[in-house]
Amino acid sequence: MSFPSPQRPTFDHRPRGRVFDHLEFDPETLLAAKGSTSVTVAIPAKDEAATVGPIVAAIRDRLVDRVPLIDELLVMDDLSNDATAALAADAGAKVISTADVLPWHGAGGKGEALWKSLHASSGDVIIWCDADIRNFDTRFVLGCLGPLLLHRDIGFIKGFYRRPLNEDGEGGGRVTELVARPLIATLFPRLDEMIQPLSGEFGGRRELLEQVPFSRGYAVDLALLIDLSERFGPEIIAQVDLGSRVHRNRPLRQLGPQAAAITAMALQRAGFDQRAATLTMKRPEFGDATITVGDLPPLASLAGEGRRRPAR
Ligand SMILES: Nc1nc2c(ncn2[C@@H]2O[C@H](COP(=O)(O)OP(=O)(O)O)[C@@H](O)[C@H]2O)c(=O)[nH]1
Ligand SMILES: [Mg+2]
Repeated sequence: MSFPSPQRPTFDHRPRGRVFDHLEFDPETLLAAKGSTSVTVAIPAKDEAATVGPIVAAIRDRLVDRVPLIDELLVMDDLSNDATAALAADAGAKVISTADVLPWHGAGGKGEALWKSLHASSGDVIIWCDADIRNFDTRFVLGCLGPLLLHRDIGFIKGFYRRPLNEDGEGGGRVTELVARPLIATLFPRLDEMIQPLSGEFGGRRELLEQVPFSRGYAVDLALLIDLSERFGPEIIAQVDLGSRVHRNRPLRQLGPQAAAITAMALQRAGFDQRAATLTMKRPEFGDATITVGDLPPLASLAGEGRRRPAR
């Protein structure tokens, strides 16, 4: 299968705020700018045997072996039922199982994987990248890393991209268009210039990230934008154009639970009294879905617990 070339998307709209392009950054320039700043790349992965190997191998080859830009390359595996862990390790990642990191805070879920990867890593700067990207190229990492290494006042960088049309003529991004953007417009207009508020390619400074909670499950991406902008001001968030991105497209029945997690988080952040740890959506067609909601505490608040590795 061939994918469109990774050239810059054609957006008529130039958003407010600081916007970069991955084409501005190359490994050598970033290495020169890096100084003593250490960098972690963390990849959350659950059953991603089809794509995780080439993603890790590309980062390892181009950004660790050829140019020593990335100090730590982690895959946060969640008891995958396929060969994700072995393939990631073979390709050169340090593979950590979520079951081995702060297990008393629960296992499973994207938010949990990101939070645990922050805890289990040491970089001053951490870049996250999804493991299901089918047209992966190291621009996804370089684009997020560049602004953080070159601009001290940027605390968090969010990737955006164009989604090529699929066979149905749809560009994907159903949860973004039908849930995230409407919630942002109604409840968090300060984020209304975010081009891809749910993108999985983003990064930030540990000193900030350890001070905010991480929402469980699929609400984590939008929750970080809401919480970091609230706590440190929207101006610490920049965006970077990563070209085009192709990932696994999930069927509608799997998107409902994602949408529910995001809705519950957004309403809770907006003041709705949402205390239940789970919510169940009745679904006559697809089967009922129970979604775990709520937050993991800021890592900085864990004190002693935060630094202790769980007993094996
Ligand atoms: N470790 C771990 N990773 C997860 C979990 N859920 C999702 N991910 C990873 O998070 C990334 C984004 O998930 P995906 O399902 O593609 O989300 P979408 O792109 O928003 O539909 C992928 O790399 C997944 O493998 C989980 O429960 N545990
Ligand atoms: Mg995906």
